Amino acid sequence: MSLSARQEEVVHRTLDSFQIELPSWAFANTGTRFGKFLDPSAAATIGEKLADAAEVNRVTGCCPTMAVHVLWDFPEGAVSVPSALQAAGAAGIRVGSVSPNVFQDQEYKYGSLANPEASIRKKALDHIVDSIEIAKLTGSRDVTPWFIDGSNYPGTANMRQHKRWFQEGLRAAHAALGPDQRMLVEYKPFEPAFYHTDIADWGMALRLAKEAGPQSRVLVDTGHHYQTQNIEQIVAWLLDDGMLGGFHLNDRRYADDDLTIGSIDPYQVFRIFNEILFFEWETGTKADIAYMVDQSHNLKPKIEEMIQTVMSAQEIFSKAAVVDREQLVRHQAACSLIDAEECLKAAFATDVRPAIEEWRRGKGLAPNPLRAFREGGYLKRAIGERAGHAQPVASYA
Ligand code: PSV
Ligand code: MN
Repeated sequence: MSLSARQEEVVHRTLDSFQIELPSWAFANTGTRFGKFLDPSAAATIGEKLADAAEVNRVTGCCPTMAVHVLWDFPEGAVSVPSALQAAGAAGIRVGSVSPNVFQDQEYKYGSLANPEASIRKKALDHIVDSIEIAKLTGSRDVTPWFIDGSNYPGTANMRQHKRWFQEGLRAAHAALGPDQRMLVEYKPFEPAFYHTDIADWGMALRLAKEAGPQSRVLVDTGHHYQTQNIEQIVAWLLDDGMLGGFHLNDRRYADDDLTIGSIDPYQVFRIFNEILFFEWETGTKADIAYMVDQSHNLKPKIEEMIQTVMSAQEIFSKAAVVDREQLVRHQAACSLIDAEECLKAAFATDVRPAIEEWRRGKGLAPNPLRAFREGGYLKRAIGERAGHAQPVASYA
């Protein structure tokens, strides 16, 4: 199906306000628990990650910020910030959301904010507060903690006690936020904890976020659900409650696979975006959502995969934008099931790519970012400059 002039205009308007944040760790050598295959172009320093993110932004024009992980990107804490800001300025990109890391240090073997040892709970809280301070220095609004706390075997942890420690810890972290900052609480059902995880689902995250304070929201990582879970319904509920803070976008086939968005189930991504744009249409307001990518590129070339990710996200978002809303609500009200479903499917089947190419041309961008990247010579230069760099193998990113 091709686009009408009105639909084309809708796509252009929608893309104007659709910005995607790239994760620093997706440019580094990452792998699985079985090991890493090293990529000669992989970024090893925050400067290289910023340069890669800037290159993705150069060809896509919609990724002005890069998410950072404190331990991987600011190993000296706040001391690392000025040089990172300088590198960001030179690359023409901004530091985006800041993730504390309370899961990698040896102390966190038995948890962070819900560790039975008070001194470790304090260390975790101190690190989150330090991360909030780093975010103030980088001008970042969102702080995005994710927790491994839980247990691997029945009977080994007091789940109610853990819940209370989280209520306490997140409230204390919230108190450190600046007036314009937000804390986004991410959930995940399992891994690395395999029996129970303290913040296992959106209901727990929502409750903890609400109790932490008014600047807290929920972060939906699309890979953090059980198979067949209806993610778009979770999104619809969070939107209705004003509690959807952002996404970690990725796709999955089995568990938290961190694959390219839309590579396995593009219709699910479409249904999620559809709920957001339906909400915006119905309420006449723009949902305040941070669209962040959280993927692990262990086989595909990293920068190309990121460009492919951004192109896929734009394409699916644009498909959701061309849903005929008036028609859809009419069919819903009349319980015309087949017509309502067909209305949704018609938008999904629409080829929005020509309109997106037109939008790119209008912004002075090349119509095909992947081709522009390949022709630009960046990869060759990066490999040349990075050859012989010590590529960290042991850490995640
Ligand atoms: C955990 O699986 C997670 O989704 C969290 O967001 C972490 O910050 C990120 O992955 C690390 O890649
Ligand atoms: Mn995530």
